[in-house]
Amino acid sequence: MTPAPEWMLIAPAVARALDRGQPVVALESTIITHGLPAPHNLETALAVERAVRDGGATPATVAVLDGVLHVGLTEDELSRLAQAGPDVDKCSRRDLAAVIERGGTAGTTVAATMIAAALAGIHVFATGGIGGVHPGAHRSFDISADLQELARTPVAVVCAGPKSILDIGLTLEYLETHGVPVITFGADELPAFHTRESGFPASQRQDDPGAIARQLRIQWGLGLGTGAVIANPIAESEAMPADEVARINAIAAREAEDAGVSGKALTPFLLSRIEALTEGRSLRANRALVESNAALAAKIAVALS
Ligand code: PSU
Ligand code: MN
Repeated sequence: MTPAPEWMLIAPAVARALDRGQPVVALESTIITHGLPAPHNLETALAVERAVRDGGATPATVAVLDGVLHVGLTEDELSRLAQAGPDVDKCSRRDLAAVIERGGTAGTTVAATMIAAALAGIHVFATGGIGGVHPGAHRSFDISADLQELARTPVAVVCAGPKSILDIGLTLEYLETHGVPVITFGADELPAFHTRESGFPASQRQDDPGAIARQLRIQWGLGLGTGAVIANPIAESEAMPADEVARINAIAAREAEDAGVSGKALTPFLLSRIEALTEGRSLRANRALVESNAALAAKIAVALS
C-alpha cells in the first residue's frame, strides 16, 4: 500500500489487517453524528464494531477528526464524535477536502466513507440506510450523493434497504441506470429499512454471503468500477408495521416542507422527527438492523479475503 498522505490516518489494527489480507469492514459516522441521538449513537457504534469483530473481521469506522481523515477509530475517538454536538459537520463527497483543509471534525456519509474505504483498500462497508432520491426530486433535485458514489466507487455497501423517507422506485431506477447491482439477501422483496416490505421485488436475490463475495470479485474483475448495494432485511421480530412507518414518514415530510428544510439538513431532520414520532421504537429497530448488517458485512469480507 502507498503511504497515506499526512491528512489521512489508517488505524494500526486496520493497517495490520489490510497488510495481511485479513477481512476489514468500513463503517460510516454520519449515523453517529447526525443519524442517532446520544447516548444511542455511541452505544450503537460500539455494538456495530463488536458485531464486525464477532464476525471475524476488523472494523474501520471512518470520520474526519481535526482535519485528519481517520480510517478506524479508538473508543475514545468514537465517544468524542458521539458527544460532539452541533459543531460537527456532516461530510459527503463535496465536503471532504474542505473539512480536512480547515481542520474540521465531521461524520462521513455513505459517499464519503466509500471514498475513504476505497483509498484504504477496503471493499466492504456496513451501515443502516443509504441516501437516495427524495420524493419530489423532479422539482427539488434532491438526490443523495451516495447514489453517484455507488456508481463510481468499487465498495459494497450492506444496508437494510432504502428508508421509506425516500422515493424507493426512483432510487432503484437511478441505481439501475448507473449500473449498480442491488442484491437482496435472503428475500424475494427488497426491504425498506424499518420494514421487510417495500412493494418492490428484489432485482436479484442471494442467500449465501460466499456467493455475494464471488459475484463482487467477478464484478470488479470485469473492471466495472461500480459499488453494490446489499440489502439485508431487518429481523422479523424487530420490524415495524408498514402502515405506521408510512404514516410517520408523511408527517415528518410535511414538517420538513413547512419548516423549509432542504439540502444536507433534510435527511438528519427526517431521521430525528421519525425517532421522536415513534417514541424510540425506530431507534430500537435501527440498532438491531445495523448490527445485523455489520454481521453480514463481516461474512462477506471474510469470504472475500
Ligand atoms: N439514512 C438512514 N440513516 C442515516 C443516513 C441515511 O436511514 O444515518 C445518513 C447516511 O450517512 C447517508 C446520509 O449517507 O444520511 C445521506 O444523506 P443525504 O441524503 O443528505 O445524502
Ligand atoms: Mn440530499
